Amino acid sequence: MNPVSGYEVEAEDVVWLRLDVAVAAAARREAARLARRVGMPTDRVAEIELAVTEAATNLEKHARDGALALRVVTLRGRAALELLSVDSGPGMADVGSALTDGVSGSGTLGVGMGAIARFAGVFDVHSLPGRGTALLARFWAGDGTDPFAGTDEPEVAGLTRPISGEEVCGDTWAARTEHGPDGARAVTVMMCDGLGHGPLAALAGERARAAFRAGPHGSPQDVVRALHAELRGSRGAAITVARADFSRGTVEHCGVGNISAFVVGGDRRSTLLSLPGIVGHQLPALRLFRTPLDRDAVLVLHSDGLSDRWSPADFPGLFTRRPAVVAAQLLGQAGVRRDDAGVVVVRAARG
Ligand SMILES: [Mn+2]
Repeated sequence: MNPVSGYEVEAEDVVWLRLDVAVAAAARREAARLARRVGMPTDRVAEIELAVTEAATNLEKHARDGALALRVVTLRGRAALELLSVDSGPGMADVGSALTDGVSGSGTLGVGMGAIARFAGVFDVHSLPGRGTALLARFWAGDGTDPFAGTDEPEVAGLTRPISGEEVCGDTWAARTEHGPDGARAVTVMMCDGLGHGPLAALAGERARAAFRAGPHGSPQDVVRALHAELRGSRGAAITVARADFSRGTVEHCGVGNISAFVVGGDRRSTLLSLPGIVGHQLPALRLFRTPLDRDAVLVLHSDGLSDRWSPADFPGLFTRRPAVVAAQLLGQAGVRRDDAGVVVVRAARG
């Protein structure tokens, strides 16, 4: 069993705000509430309100359709308020100049993006001209700096969105980094789709998260077996657990039910197979699969709330961005509204 010396991270409550007349006011209010909840001082809350209002106003003015997601993330005991903005166009032809205030601002989503970037400890954006933009701004509590900058920690981020009309989501994810005996850093990640939707599906997801947190730090098969025991009597779930080891260059995974999983490298995508069954109800004979994983590759796991028919070539430049931006852009472009949706993305440290 590997001792855990890294960090754990899992799905948080996400406040989704759809684009409507009051989105800026609502976003500002929610951002302030969440920032105060993690103990940010008044002047920091004011900066965050300004940045979030700017992002929301951008959507109101320029986007065809879009949404903002606000949440608190906790990594290594430090909290941050995270803002994700997703829209379906028109996108920006030139992200670089949009970041410079006042240069290409007029009539594009780039207005004020420089201001958001200045206040955020972590900022990243990816835009597909004509199709849409995904933006990440993470505001750390404390001195505002990114505790992961310059570390060799793999980076993990996920995003969930409930089916239209529901408050809670049956799709969920969790991850933890591990430090093996040889010093290799690996990250074990779980994507879980609680069957159906609504409170019972969300309950199955919660139990899966708790079991993942408490469960064995062994191979993905052991983890799936433990999740199966914990989910007995629940709705049941489709679950894939994958262990990505960038120093060894492999990902090992075990999946049961309909979770899509891919290793994306350049314009290529390898599919990680899943076995038929329902975790909590009917477990097949589990198998462990091994797939090569380059340092530059990205691991993507998502539920059937996203169409699996996307291709890396349709997303030029996306898979070099931060995992949260990859997750948001995939959800925005491939997500369906008739089901809960969830996606989690892992990449190696970028130094
Ligand atoms: Mn589903």
